[in-house]
Amino acid sequence: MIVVDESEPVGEIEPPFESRDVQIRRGLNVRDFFEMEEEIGRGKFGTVFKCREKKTGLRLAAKFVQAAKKADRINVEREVEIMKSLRNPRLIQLYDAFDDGKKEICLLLELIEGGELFERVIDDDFVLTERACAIFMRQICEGIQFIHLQHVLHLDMKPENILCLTRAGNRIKLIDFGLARRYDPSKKLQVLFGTPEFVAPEVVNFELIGYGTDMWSVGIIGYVFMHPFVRVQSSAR
Ligand code: PIT
Repeated sequence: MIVVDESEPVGEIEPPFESRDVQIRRGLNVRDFFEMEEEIGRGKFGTVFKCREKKTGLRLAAKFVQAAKKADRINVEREVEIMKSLRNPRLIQLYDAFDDGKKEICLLLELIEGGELFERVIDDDFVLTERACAIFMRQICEGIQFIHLQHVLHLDMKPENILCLTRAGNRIKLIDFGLARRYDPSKKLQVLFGTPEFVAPEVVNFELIGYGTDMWSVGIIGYVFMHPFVRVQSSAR
């Protein structure tokens, strides 16, 4: 049994490296600079490994994305450009980026070792009190507030994209800016992606999206947190 800490987080834990002006390094092999270790994550976005920078010993996460097509490259370039403007303790930080010019792009990211918040929601070993959920929700809102203040929409908010810093602690960071977009309220923006359970109606209906589109998903996350406290009425048979 793991009782999730429900004490208020005090102060900020700064990312393990200073702010960096990341430029994608082209035609270089990331493995010449970073020692790859075990796999720690896998998804539509690619595969994530633990790794270590050879020069400094710094431990990081390496996200590999297949970039066979031009469109894949453009997507990763957008992600890097957006991540550079998102320096905040609630958001995963970008350290470096490599494009081997063949098929693979690698983003070096802050290493976050506590696992997905999603795991804690579904795993009965974790005791998640309402107070602990409230502390998570506030941090999620702080992260999204910062993203929105930079005129960026995340567009894929869900528990899988929220990582815990430690196993039993209550600090989190938002990850995955693979679908994020710069938002200009004076311009029309429509998208057709996201995760069905968390996506807002305006996305499904291919209508204009905005800051509220992320907030819908944050609302669903709050609902999912509440599920142990909600008694569901079984439908009539
Ligand atoms: C970690 C630890 C871990 C997963 C990740 C990072 C993944 C991060 C990630 C970041 C993105 C993205 C997809 C995944 O598009 O278990 O330190 O920007």
